[in-house]
Amino acid sequence: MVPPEAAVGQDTRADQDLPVIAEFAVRRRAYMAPDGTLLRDLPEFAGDRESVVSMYRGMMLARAFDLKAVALQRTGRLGTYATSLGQEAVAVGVASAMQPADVLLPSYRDNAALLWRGVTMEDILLFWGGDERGSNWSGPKQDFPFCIPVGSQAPHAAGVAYAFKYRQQARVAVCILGDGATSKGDVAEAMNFAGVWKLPVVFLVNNNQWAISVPLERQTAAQTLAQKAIAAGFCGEQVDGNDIFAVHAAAETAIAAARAGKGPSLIEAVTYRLGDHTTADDASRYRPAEEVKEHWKEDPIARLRGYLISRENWSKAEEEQIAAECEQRVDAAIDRYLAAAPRAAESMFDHLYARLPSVYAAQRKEAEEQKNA
Ligand SMILES: Cc1ncc(C[n+]2csc(CCOP(=O)(O)OP(=O)(O)O)c2C)c(N)n1
Ligand SMILES: [Mg+2]
Repeated sequence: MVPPEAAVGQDTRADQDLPVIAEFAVRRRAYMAPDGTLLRDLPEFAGDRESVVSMYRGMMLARAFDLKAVALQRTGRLGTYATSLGQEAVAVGVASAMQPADVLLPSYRDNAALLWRGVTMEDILLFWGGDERGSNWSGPKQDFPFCIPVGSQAPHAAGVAYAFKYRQQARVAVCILGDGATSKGDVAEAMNFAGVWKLPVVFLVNNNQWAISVPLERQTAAQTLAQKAIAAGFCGEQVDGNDIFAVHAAAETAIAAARAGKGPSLIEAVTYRLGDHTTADDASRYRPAEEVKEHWKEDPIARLRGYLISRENWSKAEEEQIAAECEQRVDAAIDRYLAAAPRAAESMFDHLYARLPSVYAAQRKEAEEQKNA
């Protein structure tokens, strides 16, 4: 069924003489055009060449990791995997604005944010290889594991932020979710709760314009996803999600405000999912190749490279060195992942229940006995 023409919030009723009691605006942040030329003055952090290059490296590493992870899945050595191809600026932009003691609540697509936070590639591979030992990562222990159910990390984030407020800690919960997740009741409830309690939480909506095969225009009739924050009583901003300066600046501002007790924010980062939804999907069945090709022109990595070349005296040698370094790091991590001893069969019953129900306890015992037989 084709939905009715979206009215995008227009008030077409007759009583135009009634007084307006509330008015809202949603701002959009962008610093770079797709070729990396500047649209406006950059925020202060961009003056530090080293940190800009490290963001570039973070995006390159994420892309190299994604490509190899897909190859591992295709050759039967990894389970289902979701890449962030074309969306690297979102995860790296927000993770780089967090402090170590903050808490990240990621979705299944946010490998790049975990890498930035210090989770190792072999931990991430173990997880996607179906081995729970990967979730016991060496990175920040307080960060949450990948959230596979869509949107359920949002109420968790509100709960984490409530705990920070209750304990009077200057820490912030950062929740990354998709455009599709914003249609979930859990997300609306989490935002409502965060607004009422003025919680230190940032909701970063990675609007890649698709929720598997559902395009944004079938997802919502709202003009922006940022405006969903307004109904919950806090600020929502839209940013160019392929512009890492815009994502980082918006995240830095929102995180600082949350830390200072000014409450939650929502950032809608508009990007595009250049790849399939996951390795279990074939996006060519529901979206035209020309659309994908058009969006490659907005590639966030090429954009930052364009900026570095024109403004930071970026050399081909530097570029090649970073690419080679990322490739080597990924290859070394894959070697370690493939060399890891297989997990014990009975461990499949672990980590889900605090106390294992008796039916599973019996099966666990059986698996253990078979191993020892
Ligand atoms: C509660 C729940 N419902 C359905 C699914 C199946 N599912 C997995 S991903 C997805 C789409 C999510 O889209 P979006 O929130 O835009 O995130 P994206 O995958 O685009 O990053 C759906 C429906 C799920 N994992 N969890
Ligand atoms: Mg999406």
